[in-house]
Amino acid sequence: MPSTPKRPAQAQDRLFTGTQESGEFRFDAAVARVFPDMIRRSVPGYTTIIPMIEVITDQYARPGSNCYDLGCSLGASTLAMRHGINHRNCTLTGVDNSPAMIERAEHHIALDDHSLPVSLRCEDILHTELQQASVTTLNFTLQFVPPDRRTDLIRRIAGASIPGGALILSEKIRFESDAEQAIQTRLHHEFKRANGYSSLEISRKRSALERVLVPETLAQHQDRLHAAGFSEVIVWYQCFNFVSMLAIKSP
Ligand code: GEK
Repeated sequence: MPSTPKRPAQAQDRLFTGTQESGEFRFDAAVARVFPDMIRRSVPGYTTIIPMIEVITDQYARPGSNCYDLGCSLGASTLAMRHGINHRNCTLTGVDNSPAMIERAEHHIALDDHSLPVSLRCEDILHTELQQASVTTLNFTLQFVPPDRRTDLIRRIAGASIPGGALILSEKIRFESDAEQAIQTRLHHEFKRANGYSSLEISRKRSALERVLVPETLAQHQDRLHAAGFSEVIVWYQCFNFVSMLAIKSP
């Protein structure tokens, strides 16, 4: 009897187990190889947020509009958007500036059976041309954009959004209160420990990300979104120091 083909096991993230210094975190080939395992075990709520991106996209995608996934990595959020778009005359574009991510994303998208074409672009989202956008997703990407470039990017997204258009913005955040910051950070680290990361791996990854991932407060995000032209800004999800917001341009 022919045996059922097994799906290859997901490559496990062991990048920070070694003893030598790993330097600053980069989205290179080594990270891209283990990325699904890394993000699932590191970001509380990621496995809930991805399917909800499909639900939200279904509500806001409009016929004849464009949808964008900015910082798409391997395409998990792009595929969620693809399945939420129920209009054939929409476009969907995934953008990432890591060639290793885009190369793997192409395989992931090709294995998916949905018929809506996805165009993948390897470029800096700061240079991506945006227009007639009904749904734009920044799922844990803005936190990697230099802080002094974030306002311009959010303004451009708001400017390119159609009336009633949506931005899904997921971010690691920091807290005004030192006490809350300490509690939420501890809970996040406990989440990682429960997912099999050692204290050493957690602290080495934290140092590698120090200058690369710069979290802001929820108020900073909300103020920036309102100032850019989004009239409604709601937090639809939070788990510890990770939140996802939905910003809507007035209809
Ligand atoms: C997911 N959304 O699975 N231009 C383009 N890409 C960028 C830039 C930039 N300026 N800065 C960072 N990136 C995905 C997860 S991961 C989040 C997103 C994480 C890309 C970077 O190469 C990486 O692939 C992605 O943004 C962030 O839902 O690793 O925590």
